[in-house]
Amino acid sequence: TSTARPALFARSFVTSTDPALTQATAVTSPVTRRPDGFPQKTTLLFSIQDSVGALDKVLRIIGTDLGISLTRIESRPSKTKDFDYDFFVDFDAKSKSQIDVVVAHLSGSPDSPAKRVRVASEGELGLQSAGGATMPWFPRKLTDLDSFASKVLSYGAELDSDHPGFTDKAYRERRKRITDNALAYRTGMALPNVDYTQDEVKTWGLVYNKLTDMYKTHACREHQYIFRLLEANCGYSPTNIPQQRDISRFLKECTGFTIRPVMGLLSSRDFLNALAFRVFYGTQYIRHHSKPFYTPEPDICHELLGHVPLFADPDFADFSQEIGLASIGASDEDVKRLATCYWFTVEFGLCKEGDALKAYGAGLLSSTGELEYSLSSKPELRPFDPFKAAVTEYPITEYQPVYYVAESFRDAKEKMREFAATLDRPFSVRYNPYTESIEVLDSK
Ligand code: HBI
Ligand code: NLE
Ligand code: FE
Repeated sequence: TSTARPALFARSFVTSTDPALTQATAVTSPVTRRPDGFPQKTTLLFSIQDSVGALDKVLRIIGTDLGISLTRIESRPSKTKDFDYDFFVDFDAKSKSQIDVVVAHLSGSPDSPAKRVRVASEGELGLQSAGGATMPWFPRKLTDLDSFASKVLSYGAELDSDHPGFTDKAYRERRKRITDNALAYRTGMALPNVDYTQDEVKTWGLVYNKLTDMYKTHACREHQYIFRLLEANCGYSPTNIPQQRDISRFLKECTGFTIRPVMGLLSSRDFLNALAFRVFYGTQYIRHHSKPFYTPEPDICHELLGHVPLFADPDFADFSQEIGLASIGASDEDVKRLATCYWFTVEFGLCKEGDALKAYGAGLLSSTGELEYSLSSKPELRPFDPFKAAVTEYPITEYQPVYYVAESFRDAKEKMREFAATLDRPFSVRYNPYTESIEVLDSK
């Protein structure tokens, strides 16, 4: 859909026209939507008192009586005292009135055992329905993230014409081979290793040496500390590009974060939703050798040198998940606000360290050019306040004119939590690490 694509990336990244990739996209979005947003992927939530044939009755109403074909059904023991089961069922709703009819049949008819019928839809408008408030679709368990694999806004293999690698055929083919791994990856599989070429390692080494020199004076304490652990445990060195498999294992032990491969940029909603699961999507290709010190896109230098060290820090991991949880089922406007907060913190944040200023944003810690500039007297600095940061405009293909300065990760987390509490969402969510799933709690 057009609204799922954040305007911030519209200028510099294009959607693929490669038929193989377009076909892959069709797997997750087989329907053409009308301007009113329908057909619309819709999730119904209801509870059933456990008894023989109860679910059968509900499914008969949906299938036989109303002729609706379900695309998913999932059950979970309910939190109520009377041993109910909660059910989640998905279908492609043809119209808002069709949703209303289903809800009315399930909650209103005498032979329906369904209780507490509610609606969640992947709607753009946050439609109200007879059963109560609706919410945008969101992943409920780890494997739901698999549906993002082909939903990238820009493909690693398809480069925009102003990208330095645009005219480099070998570079494009190489990226295509690497991103094919990401397209095929599913939860539970071994993370794909990439056999990097000598030239790729050379670019990496160039960036690595220059950055690690600067970290001593420019990077925050937490980044410097963990960087040494990565050198000791995950093969970080100027002559070796570390593999996601080793990094993910390390992060899991530190904070429960894991990394998984991605073809390119995801929508803000999908990318942030994954953070709620402590999952980080990382690209595996490297920037073009002609521009090693600044690129607007994420690449292996950005993910591994910029992001990974901080995801191993407990406070920072909490902070990131906080943004992720706030994005679950949030309105498009709120997702945009959260993505902007993410931009000014996780990507381009500065923080205080005594009297000194240091960088903790991954976009700074992966670009020698911008790292130098961000701590010079040129940019404007403002104290981090999510209410203000959330509505600040920013460029995406050049150095930032404004940076926000956090007191500490912990302080930033508290502020983010206060901000998230003001967002308009008729329910709250919690991540259950045992089941690796999102639990929806009652209306606030
Ligand atoms: N997708 N793969 C990927 N990596 C990112 O860092 C990323 C993204 N999509 C959106 C995004 N970052 C942010 O700029 C925010 O919109 C969340
Ligand atoms: N500008 C960063 C770099 O050159 O490493 C990448 C930023 C990705 C959001
Ligand atoms: Fe990033």
